[in-house]
Amino acid sequence: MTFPPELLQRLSIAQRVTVLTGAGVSAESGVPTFRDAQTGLWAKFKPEELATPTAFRREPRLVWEWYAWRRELVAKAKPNPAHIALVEWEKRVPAFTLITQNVDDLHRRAGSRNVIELHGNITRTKCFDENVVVKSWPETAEIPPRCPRCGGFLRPDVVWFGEAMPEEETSRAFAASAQCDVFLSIGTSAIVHPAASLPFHALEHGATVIEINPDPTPLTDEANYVLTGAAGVILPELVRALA
Ligand code: BV8
Repeated sequence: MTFPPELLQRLSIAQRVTVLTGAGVSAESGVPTFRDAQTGLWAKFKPEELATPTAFRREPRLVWEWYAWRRELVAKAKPNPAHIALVEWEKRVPAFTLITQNVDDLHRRAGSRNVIELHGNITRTKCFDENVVVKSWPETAEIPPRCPRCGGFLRPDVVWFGEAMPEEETSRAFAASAQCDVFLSIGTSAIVHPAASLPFHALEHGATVIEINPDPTPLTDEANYVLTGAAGVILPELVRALA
C-alpha cells in the first residue's frame, strides 16, 4: 500500500499522537462490531436497546446474559495486527495516547500502555446500586448475581447509552485530542457521542486528522486524510512505512 508522501512526512515528525479506536479495530479478532448484524440468539436485539440502564432494570437476566456471551467471545479473541501495530507505534513516540470506545480489553492485552477506556471494560463487574467495582462474589445460580455487600444486582462495568461518561477519562481524552500533532480515528462509525466529537476537537486545535475505516462516516469529509480499508491491513503497513 502506498501512502501520500506528505502524510508520511507529517506522521514521522509527530511527537504527540492521539488515536481513537472503535469496534472496527477488533473486527479482525472476530469480535462483531455494533453495526454488524448480531449473531444467533442476539440477532433480534439492537445493542442500543440492550446497552441501557432501562433495559437492565426491565430485563436484568437478559442483559446480564448478553454481556456474559460477549465476555466469553472476547476472552477467546486475540489481539490482531491492528492492535499490535498501535503497540509498536506507541514505543516510538514521546506522547502517544490511545483512546478506545471498545470494552473488550484487547488493547491492554496487546500491550498498549497509555489506554483511555472511554466506555469501560467488559471484564470488570460493578454493583448497579453502589456503582463500585466488585472483584468476586459467591457462586450462585441466580442471574444476575448479587452484590456481596448490599445485595443489589451486579452489572458489567461499562458505560451504557444514557449514562454519564467517566469524568476523568473523558477530560483526559479531550485534553489529548486538543494537544496532539496528529489524531487518528480508526475503525469507528463516529456516531456515538461524546467520543465522536474528539476528532473534531482535534481539528479545531490544529491537529492533522486521519481516518482509517472501510466505510465513510460523518468524519470522512472533514478529515485531512482518509485511508479506506481494514485496520489490520493498513496500520501495520503504515507503521512499517514510518520505520
Ligand atoms: C452521554 C459500552 C450524557 C457498552 C457504548 C449527542 C448527539 C447525539 C446523541 C448523543 C449526544 N450526546 C449523548 C448522546 C446519546 C448517546 C449517543 O451518542 N447515542 C448515539 C446512538 C447517537 N450517548 C450516550 O448516551 C453517552 N452518554 O452522553 O451521557 C449524560 C450526561 C449526564 C447524565 C446522564 C447522561 C454514552 C455512550 C456510551 C455507550 N456505550 N459501549 C457496550 O459496549 O455494551 S457505545 C458502543 O457503541 C461502543 O463503545 C462504541 O462507542 C459504539 C459503537 O461504535 P463503533 O465502535 O464505531 O462501532 P460500530 O459498529 O458503530 O462501527 C464499526 C466501524 O468499524 C464501522 O465504521 C465499520 O466500517 C468499521 N470496520 C469494520 N471492519 C473494520 C472496520 N474498521 C477497520 N477495520 C476493520 N476490519
